[in-house]
Amino acid sequence: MDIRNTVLRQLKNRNEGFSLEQPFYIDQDYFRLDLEMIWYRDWLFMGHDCEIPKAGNYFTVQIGDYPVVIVRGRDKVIRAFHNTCRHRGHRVCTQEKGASAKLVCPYHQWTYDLDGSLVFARQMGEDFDKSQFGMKTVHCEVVAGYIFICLANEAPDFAPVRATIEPYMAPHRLSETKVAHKNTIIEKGNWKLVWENNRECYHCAGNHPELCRTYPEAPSATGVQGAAEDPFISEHWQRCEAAGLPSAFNMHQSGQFRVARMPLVEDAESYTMTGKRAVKRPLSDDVTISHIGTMLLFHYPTTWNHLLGDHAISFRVLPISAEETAVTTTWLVHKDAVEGVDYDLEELTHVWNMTNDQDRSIVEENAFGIRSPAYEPGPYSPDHEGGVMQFVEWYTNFMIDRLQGDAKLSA
Ligand code: 3BY
Ligand code: FES
Ligand code: FE
Repeated sequence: MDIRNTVLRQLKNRNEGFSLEQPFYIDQDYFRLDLEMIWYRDWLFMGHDCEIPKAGNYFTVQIGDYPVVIVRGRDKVIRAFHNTCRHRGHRVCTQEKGASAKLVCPYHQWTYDLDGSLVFARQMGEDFDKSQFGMKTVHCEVVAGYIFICLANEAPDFAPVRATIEPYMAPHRLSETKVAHKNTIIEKGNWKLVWENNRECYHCAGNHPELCRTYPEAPSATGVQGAAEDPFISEHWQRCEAAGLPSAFNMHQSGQFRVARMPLVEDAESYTMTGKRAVKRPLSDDVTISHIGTMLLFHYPTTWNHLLGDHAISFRVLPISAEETAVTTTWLVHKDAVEGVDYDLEELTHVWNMTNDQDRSIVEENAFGIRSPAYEPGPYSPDHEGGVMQFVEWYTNFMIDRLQGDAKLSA
């Protein structure tokens, strides 16, 4: 039976408030369907504009079967291209990142300009028309320093994402930051398990001693409900908004992305063991008050983020296989902050390196147990796991919409 019909039926009949059936977390065909319906079709966060500050700076990324290169042009515009040479398909850029005046394919040196046009191809005969063999473009948008791409031929409208997140992010001036540290860990679990784990703090007290020193365990901070009713949070919003920092919980109707500024515990200002700032140089001169907590940005399926007064941390989720996910964490500080003077790298990265490793272990043990033939979907906590339910609901609705849309088109 066609896998699409099976998945559609299972999603429609799913037990709401329960985790998904086993194949959604382990099966290759279900994974391919996730790639086709979500990862190859929607907007994906890739990295920061400050990672490629100069013309010719680029970085590469792999999304399922698609190698992509993201490059800054001489006109300063950031563009994305399919990283497959128009000659015989070799990857044009083979490094993770680099700087180059032109993009030169290592195989036979076909040479592309930074805008993707083919400018040089040796001995291709008189009739060869270079203009027909530029690198294929990938949709690319930059908002408040965040680079998003979309692999679909026709990308969904990016305007709602921009309209929702830009006002919240702009005061942090992330285009004027630099990467203090960046690392990628591979978690042996399906990408949805990475997200489900992220969307609750039910596990925090038992697993994240370092993070719990500063990050509130309350579901109103992590979940999708109760923030406005929590006086500690609403007072925080009022104080921050009075200082020009949009803060109130704001989720798009699709449930795919949202922003909210959450207070940290007591007088904590940063994710350090003491709660004190890790970076002396504030992240942004537009932020004029202290104790702004953390501005949380979520965009399914690729990113969650914490924007603090002294630094910002982005997380990028990329699926590797049905049971492997890459999580890239990037710590951003003001571009003039000096390591060893304004911040100590170990202090800056300690809490989230520990937290990431704890979460990796959780996800892997979760995946282990789900692989058991004895696994069956279990109930989420209504008090603590509203955020997980919201993620699963988004996933379910998104898949159903796309699967039904495709079925209509082919009918
Ligand atoms: O990254 C986060 O914000 C989530 C929230 C709670 C657990 N996890 C660490
Ligand atoms: Fe790129 Fe030949 S495959 S130049
Ligand atoms: Fe965690």
